[in-house]
Amino acid sequence: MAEKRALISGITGQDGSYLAEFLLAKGYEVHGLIRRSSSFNTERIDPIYQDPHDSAARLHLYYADLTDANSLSKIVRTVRPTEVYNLGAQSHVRVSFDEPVYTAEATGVGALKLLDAVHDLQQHCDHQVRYYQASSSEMYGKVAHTPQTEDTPFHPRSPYGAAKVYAHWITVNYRESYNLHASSGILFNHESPRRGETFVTRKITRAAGRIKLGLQDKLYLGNLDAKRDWGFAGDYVKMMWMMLQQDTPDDYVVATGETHEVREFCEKAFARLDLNYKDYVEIDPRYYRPAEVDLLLGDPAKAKRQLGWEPQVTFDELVNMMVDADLELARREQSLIKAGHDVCTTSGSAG
Ligand code: NAP
Ligand code: G4F
Repeated sequence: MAEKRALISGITGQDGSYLAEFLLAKGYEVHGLIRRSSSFNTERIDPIYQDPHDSAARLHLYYADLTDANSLSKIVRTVRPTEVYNLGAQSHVRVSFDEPVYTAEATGVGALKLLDAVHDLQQHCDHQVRYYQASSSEMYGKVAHTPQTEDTPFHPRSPYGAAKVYAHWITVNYRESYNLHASSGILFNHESPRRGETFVTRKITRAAGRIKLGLQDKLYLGNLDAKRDWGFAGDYVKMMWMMLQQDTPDDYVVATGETHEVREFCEKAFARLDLNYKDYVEIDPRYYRPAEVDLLLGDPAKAKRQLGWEPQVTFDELVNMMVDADLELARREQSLIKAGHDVCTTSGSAG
């Protein structure tokens, strides 16, 4: 068996796909959990699954769900991973207000189910596993102080944030109770051209590209005043791996140390295409949240000091990368429309 064997929950998501690529490039055997869906949900990992080179042979996929403890323990026992990355979650904050119980079960208790499967393997089979938990800056919620560090108290403002606080603390508890090598990355918002289309950055860049080509007239958004510390997902998955290479497990803030308003993201994204966002963006109060997180700004000093981690992509580079990719996507969409094909439009009601 390969020495480096990773199991990733959430492999079909933004981060899971970047992490899988990163680990395959490092020679890992990568095992991922996927969910049965009535429509395709593997498009982010299809390029590596279908890659004709040897990496595809090192990528293995299994149907499972974080709410189904049996499926998790069966796969953990079969795969016997050396590293487990728990990235799976109902990860949309607005949706968590509509589905609070499911969010608690998948995002919160799901972490416990996976940790327990790992603990069982370690205890009964004498097999050492390192575990990564995808914690979130959303846990800081109504922030106690700025910038936020590993010592800032949590005050979640959504069912999602509360579920992540549970997952975070149960990870600490398994580390302290069972000497499990378990670490949490408290990641601030991170984006990419693979970001889900109902998160605000991607919703903006997707709309900007379509508007530029005349495929869409308006973009409806909620709170433009919110401030976020936005980084590039590719930089952040590297940090997940770096944490598990340490002798001692620990928790780290992963952030850029800069914050920007949603409004500024709009301004820069539209300006990249020589458009003024004010001509296209309208406010739809349905996108407001029952409770908002007004400001997030992380201090990544510990990650820099202890692991030597530095984000590589700046805010402006991130905006441009996403806009350019979405302009290209809109061009492909336009060609399909011209050829008479049906094309799904974006921005579903949940966004
Ligand atoms: P994402 O794109 O929404 O991906 C979420 C993944 O979780 C998908 O693969 C999804 O599968 C899977 N999933 C959802 N419910 C599940 C369930 N019940 N059982 C098993 N898998 C399930 O999220 P992301 O942006 O990559 O984020 C990765 C992780 O980091 C998440 O835990 C998120 O909460 C956390 N996080 C993200 C950020 C950020 O800014 N991106 C910041 C802090 C923390 P389908 O593809 O089938 O839906
Ligand atoms: O892009 P968002 O939906 O991300 P949010 O809520 O910050 O959550 C993301 O980051 C967390 C880390 O802090 C992750 F844990 C979580 O999984 C997720 O990846 O919204 C960002 C801001 C919010 O203040 C929201 O109110 O943008 C504001 N916003 C304004 N109009 C909008 C919209 N958000 C969305 N999704 N859609 C809008 O139309």
